[in-house]
Amino acid sequence: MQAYIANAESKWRPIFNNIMSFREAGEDGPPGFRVIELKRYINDGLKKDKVSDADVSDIFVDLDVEGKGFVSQQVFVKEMTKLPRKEAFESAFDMKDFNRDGMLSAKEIQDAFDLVGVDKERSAKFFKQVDTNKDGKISKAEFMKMV
Ligand SMILES: [Ca+2]
Ligand SMILES: [Ca+2]
Repeated sequence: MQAYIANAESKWRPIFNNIMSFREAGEDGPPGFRVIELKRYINDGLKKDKVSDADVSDIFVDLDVEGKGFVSQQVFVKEMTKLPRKEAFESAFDMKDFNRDGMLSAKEIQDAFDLVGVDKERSAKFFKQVDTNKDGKISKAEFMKMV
């Protein structure tokens, strides 16, 4: 999972720099891209079908989680990797839920970890950490807290 995250981050960093490169040369600006740079990137950089100003604004507002009027590299990478991360965790959960009851038992975790060569001690430790309400099962909500 750590490797996956590092990989996703290294993918989005150059894209951030690419968006920043759409700032006019010599123009002063905040330490992140604004809606104007995002607009130029989408319309001129990606050369996709024209995306409307309203759509660009929507994308920007979603990214500008701190409401600063600009999106820093840190925020950008975090936001862009959040969704695939969630999906990766969801499918990891489903893969371990062998009997498909929507919960992970200690046995299911152990079996799943067994398959990838993780020893019993470590899988038991993992289980204890993730089963935050200590009911002996890992719910999807508990599992997704790790994202
Ligand atoms: Ca289950
Ligand atoms: Ca639980």
